[in-house]
Amino acid sequence: SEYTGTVTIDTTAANGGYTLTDPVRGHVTKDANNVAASSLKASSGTAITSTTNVWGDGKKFSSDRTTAAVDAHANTAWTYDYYKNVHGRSGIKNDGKGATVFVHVGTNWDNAQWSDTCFCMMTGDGDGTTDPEQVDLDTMGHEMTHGVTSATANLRYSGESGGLNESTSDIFGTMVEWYANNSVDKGDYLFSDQSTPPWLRRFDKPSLDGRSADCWSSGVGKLDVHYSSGVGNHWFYLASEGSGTKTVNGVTYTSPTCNNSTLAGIGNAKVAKIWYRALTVYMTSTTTYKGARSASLNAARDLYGAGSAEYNAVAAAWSGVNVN
Ligand code: ASN
Ligand code: ZN
Repeated sequence: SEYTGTVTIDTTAANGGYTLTDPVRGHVTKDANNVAASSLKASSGTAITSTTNVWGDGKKFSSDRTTAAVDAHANTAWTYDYYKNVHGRSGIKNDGKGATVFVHVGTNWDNAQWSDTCFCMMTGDGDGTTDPEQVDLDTMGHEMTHGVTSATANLRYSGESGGLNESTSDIFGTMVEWYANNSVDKGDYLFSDQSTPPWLRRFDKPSLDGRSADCWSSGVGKLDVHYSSGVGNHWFYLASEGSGTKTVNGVTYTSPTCNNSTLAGIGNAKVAKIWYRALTVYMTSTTTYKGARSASLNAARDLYGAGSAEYNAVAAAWSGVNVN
């Protein structure tokens, strides 16, 4: 792979060789042959095959077109397994069906996206110079989470609900990275740190990207959804790790609160459990940050009890980002 060292992937024997159909989870990884995202259908592209069942050369910007496919295939499997084993969710729609995953979409397309229409994930090759293929773990987890959100709360992709939609993808994208526990692409609170170095967004102080919001304010819903997400991402960090300076897996984070409080975290596994229940049980298409506070407190009460340490940490972290 490009981003996770040597990995084992699940393939299928076909036509005397092998193809990237995952027989366990049902995902199919295909080459889009540089067709643009706007033109792709589930039936587009071509199967990726090997006669040896050994795939890829481990290089970024590889001339071997199967290399990005190794990452895409492995990371889609990790995403599926995270939802299945941690949240009991069987596939994006919870119907056990796998998705189609395209690599080599467009020309120098420095992005990736999920489409409900084709029930597919599309990944580009990066910008051709500094950003390589957009198939790293948190990116794949982020995009597939857009499918999970559509199938559950269906948070409308504008205003505060749009920021919550994006934040949900950043949160679970990052949790897929923690779940994979890979020694090369370690769990962190950075987003798209492998395919858009040094990172595209971060959770401890989202405004370090120059655009994201750290704190809720009445105008936050007017920001692009990839920046209004900062409030949710910052809440997730504070609830998980607490405020102040901390080094986790070799990365140092400094997270200030918006109300000068000092917070202790409860760990990201619990916060993610709470967020998943909030998303799938309590949030709706028009949930705002205030509504997300209530939804996550309801979820924390269900899982850990009203007045539990977890419940109180969730409340304090929302207050820490000015959502009261
Ligand atoms: N990669 C982007 C995202 O998932 C694509 C988009 O803007 N929807 O947020
Ligand atoms: Zn997104």
